[in-house]
Amino acid sequence: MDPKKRTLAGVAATMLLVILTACGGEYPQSTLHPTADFGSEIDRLFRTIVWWALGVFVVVETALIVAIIKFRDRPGAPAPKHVHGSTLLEISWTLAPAIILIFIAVPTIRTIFRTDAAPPENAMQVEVIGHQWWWEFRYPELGIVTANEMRVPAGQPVTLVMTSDDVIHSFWAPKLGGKRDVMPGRSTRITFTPDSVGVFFGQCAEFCGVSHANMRMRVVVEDSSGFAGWVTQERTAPAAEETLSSEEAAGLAVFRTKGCMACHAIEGMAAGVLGPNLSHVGSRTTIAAGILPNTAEGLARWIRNPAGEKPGSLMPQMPMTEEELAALVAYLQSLN
Ligand code: HEC
Ligand SMILES: [Cu+2]
Repeated sequence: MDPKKRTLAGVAATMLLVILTACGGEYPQSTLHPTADFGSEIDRLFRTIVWWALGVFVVVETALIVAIIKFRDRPGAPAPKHVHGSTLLEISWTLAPAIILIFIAVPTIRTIFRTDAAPPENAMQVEVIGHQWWWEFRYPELGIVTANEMRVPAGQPVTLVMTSDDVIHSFWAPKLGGKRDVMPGRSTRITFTPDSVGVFFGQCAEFCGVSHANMRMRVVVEDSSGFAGWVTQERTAPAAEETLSSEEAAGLAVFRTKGCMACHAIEGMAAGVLGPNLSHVGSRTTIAAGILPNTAEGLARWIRNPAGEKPGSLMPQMPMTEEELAALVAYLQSLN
């Protein structure tokens, strides 16, 4: 094989490999494996459009290649006949795209209306509030407030009523479907019914400041008994002060004296609103919008230097001894 051809074959093989591997994989934020009706609707529309686009591609490229080969300049050959204006061609290449666009527009508009329909009667409402740079989830019907991890039962229609506390954010949990802006002073909505149990990743999809990329979330879809268990746990009041261990009680004292209460709520004792509600912080798997694991080590790193973990974080650094920090972490871990 001559070197030129070999290079060409190499490039073609590499490109094919790259294209094919791009389609595989179980990526946590892929839109290609939807797990809710909303996502499936969009996926179906996407596939419809891909087939039309593929058809157009094949027809256009075939015509192009035929023209290149058939009408190329050959030594000694006379110049090809010049044609100007063919009514049949003009009409057909105007009509064909118009018809294809209709076949794309009808399912698109239908999907827009279907995914924006009024929520069904039995939909569970979750209020989503975007904050720089974390998510607040409120369940008004259940009296639950949590952050960064939204739990919902599989098979249950859920309607998210979304607004922002500061700048414009965008709610996007790709496998469930969506992406919709979350705006201050306005309310937007996403309605979906998850069909599979699992943990689905999401994140803010509208640039909202320095830690935009750290504004992540998880949607935990459970079966109905798992969800009911979580609801019971979230609705249980935090343990009474007398039942805390001596280290936890020392941690509570640190919590009270270091100003944490100014921004955080803990049922029955603190009512701050600037930061996530900590009444059941122990029941979350991650903290600070998915950037640190919710472990003793993760909590300590976070409290020691919030802005070091998350640039621009609106939680200030509170000076305290390592001993006070350890007690504080023990107290926070008791809140589950
Ligand atoms: C000025 C307000 C403010 C004060 C004071 C404050 N925090 Fe925060 N805190 C926040 C904000 C805002 C966040 C969310 C940060 C983020 O994820 O970007 C946060 C996040 C947290 C989180 C993670 C919660 C989660 O679910 O992600 C913990 C735990 C926490 N704070 C504990 C404390 C403790 C303990 C203190 C006292 C030493 C304290 N905070 C003081 C504002 C504050
Ligand atoms: Cu955001």
